[in-house]
Amino acid sequence: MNIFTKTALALLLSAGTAQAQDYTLGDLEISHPSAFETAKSANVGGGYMAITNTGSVDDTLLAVHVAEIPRIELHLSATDKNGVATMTKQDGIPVPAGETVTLMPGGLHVMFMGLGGDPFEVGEKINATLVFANAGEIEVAFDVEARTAGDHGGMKHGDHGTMDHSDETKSD
Ligand SMILES: [Cu+2]
Repeated sequence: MNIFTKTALALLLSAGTAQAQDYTLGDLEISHPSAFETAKSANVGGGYMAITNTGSVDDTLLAVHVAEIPRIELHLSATDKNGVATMTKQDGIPVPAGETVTLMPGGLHVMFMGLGGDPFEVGEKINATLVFANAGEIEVAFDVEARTAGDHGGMKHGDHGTMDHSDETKSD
C-alpha cells in the first residue's frame, strides 16, 4: 500500500511538472513561464521564467504582450538597507550571450497591470507574446500557480506591489 501511495504521488508530481513548458526561440531557451494566483481585488500580478541565451550574441527582453491585459511592464524588485522594498520599471531585461537570466519573486519580473476584477486563477494559462530585440517574438503561456505558504519572495512582491501601484489599487 505504501508503495502504491508513493507511486501515485510520484505520478501526480510528474504530471504537475509536465505541465510546465519550455520554449525555444533561436538561441534562446525560455523555461517555465509562470505567474502566481492573485486575490480578487488585486490589480497587479507577477510573471516569472528563466531565459537562457545559448548563442554568442547578447539579447534583451523588450516587452510582454497579452491581449486581455492593457498594461504590462518589466520590473526589478529590490530591498534597500532600510528594508524598504521598491520596484523599478526596466526598459528591457538583458539576456547576455551564454548566460541565464531568472525572473523570480523579489527580483526581475513581468508585471501584469490593470487586472481589475479578473484575477489569475490556479490552472489558468495566460497566453503571451515575448518580444526580444534580437531573436524576435515568441508565443508562450504563463501557468498560473498557487502561492505557497513559505514563499517569502512572492509575499514581499505582493506587498510592495500594492504599495508601488497604490494608484492602481484605490478602486478596491
Ligand atoms: Cu512589479
